[in-house]
Amino acid sequence: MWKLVSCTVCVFLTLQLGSWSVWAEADELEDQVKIEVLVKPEECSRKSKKGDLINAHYDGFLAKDGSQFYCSRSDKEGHPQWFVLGVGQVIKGLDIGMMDMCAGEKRKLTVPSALAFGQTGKGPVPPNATVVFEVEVLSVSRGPRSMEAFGQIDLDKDRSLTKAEVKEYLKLEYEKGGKPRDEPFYEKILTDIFRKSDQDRDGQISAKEYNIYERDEL
Ligand SMILES: *[C@@H]1O[C@H](CO)[C@@H](O)[C@H](O)[C@H]1NC(C)=O
Ligand SMILES: [Ca+2]
Ligand SMILES: [Ca+2]
Repeated sequence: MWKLVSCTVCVFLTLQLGSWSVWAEADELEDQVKIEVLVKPEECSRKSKKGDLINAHYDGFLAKDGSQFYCSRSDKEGHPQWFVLGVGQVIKGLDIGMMDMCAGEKRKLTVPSALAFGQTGKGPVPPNATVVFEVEVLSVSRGPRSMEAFGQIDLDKDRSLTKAEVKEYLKLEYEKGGKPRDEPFYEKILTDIFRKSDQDRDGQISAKEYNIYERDEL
């Protein structure tokens, strides 16, 4: 999630850019992200897709008055942010608006509150606020784990992995490799996997948990 609180430099800082009226007009879009490509590199070997690891800068503004509430260029000593695309590590509007981007591409994304910080808002972002992000993608690479594998393990397709599903997958993998194992072996691995990956301890590994916490067996 966005670490709004830690962005001390930019919070409440209002930029004088003169383009706010344009942004404010985008308020009409209630449930979709408005995407404007600002810079498109000529060379593009890989376009971002769900599950990819993205390295990007982003600046966040309120559409209403253009005040800036987030800037990754000055926060954390200006290091760009890393996140996995399309799995809920960032607000929905960015997961949607940053698909199919190339390294070097810049976009302006106008995101309605429903796909941003909602009816409650967050930190300096008031309730029901349309926000604008200026994003610059620096690199696009394969995510820490492939979402294809997640889909294979998730037998009932509820986007969450139970112990039974993971066990089934492990058995298949070991059998494929010609090395079936006994029950205690699988139980031990399962316990280990869930201890590391099931961060909220609800007995399931969500897509987000799966992507963040690496585990070689999966
Ligand atoms: C936000 O929008 C919802 C739905 O339109 C509305 O019920 C609510 O009162 C609004 N909240 C504020 C603070 O304007
Ligand atoms: Ca499942
Ligand atoms: Ca969990």
